[in-house]
Amino acid sequence: MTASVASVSRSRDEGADYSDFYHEVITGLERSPKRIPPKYFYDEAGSRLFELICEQPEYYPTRVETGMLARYADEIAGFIGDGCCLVEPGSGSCSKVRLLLDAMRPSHYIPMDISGAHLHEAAGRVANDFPWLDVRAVCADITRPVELPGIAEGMQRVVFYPGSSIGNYEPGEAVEFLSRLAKMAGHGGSLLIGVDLEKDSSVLDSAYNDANGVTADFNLNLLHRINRELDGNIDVDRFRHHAFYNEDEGRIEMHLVSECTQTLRIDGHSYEFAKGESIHTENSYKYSIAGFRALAEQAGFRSEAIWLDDEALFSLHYLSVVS
Ligand code: AVI
Repeated sequence: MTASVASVSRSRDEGADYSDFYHEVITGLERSPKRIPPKYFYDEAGSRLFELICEQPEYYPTRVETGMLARYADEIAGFIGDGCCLVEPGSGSCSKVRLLLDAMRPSHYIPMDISGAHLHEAAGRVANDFPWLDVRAVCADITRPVELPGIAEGMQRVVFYPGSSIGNYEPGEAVEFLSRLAKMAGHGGSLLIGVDLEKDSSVLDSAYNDANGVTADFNLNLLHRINRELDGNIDVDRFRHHAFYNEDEGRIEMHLVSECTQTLRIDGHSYEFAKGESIHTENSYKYSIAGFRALAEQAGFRSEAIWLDDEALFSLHYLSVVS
């Protein structure tokens, strides 16, 4: 039996989410160059494909970060002390937090995710496996301001944001998002965040071009999603996945490249593509330690500790809120 989890819903309804997707696809394809924001990768099929990406041998971030959390859990806990309120925006399957709970011994855990069904299932499993922990699931879109449940008021709050999803924000937006996390952590609070590091471009290129083609399927699923949800007529076979490290910008770029001259129709709108023209679907910024620290400082954090793996592929930053 699964333990019960107190839950709060702060998400907008499905209809609002549909109209955001519709609006951003329609306006994004009118832009030059064409682009669609990466948050629309994550429908049910896309979320499953992302979990598969994390298992690919070339995609090192998940494997390396998981190893670091297991290895450094006690050291991390030493900075925090028992009885905090651990908040995880974008908690997904809640798998990484499990590596910290026994060492950290928070009294409360607040996972937050936009997908209600997935959230409640994952939170229920955590509550079951850690019966001493008070779990309060919050269903919310974390790309917008979110209020925490009242129980978190007055507690020492630690925000946990693993996975280097911060790299999917443009640097200016990343500062804005980190400022929101600082507000969420509040006075005396802190942030434990996973950040992917700059490295040899060959390692990055293969991480985003895995041999099994899972990242390609993940990228192309966005076109299938448009067909499924927005009445599109896209022949997905006429596009190909393209991912490369843009050295000047310090980021992986993902694109969907048109293999021929073609016209896409989506709900009565038409979009012309030249052969080789692309839809820019994702940026994944890679940071130096100093570069990320500077970003966090702009958002109102002070760096307390940094952990690296043996090959310096990935970093974990522990930051406190500057009051
Ligand atoms: C979720 N995010 C941190 C992933 C990344 O590496 O930027 C998304 C991803 N895109 C392709 N592979 C993984």
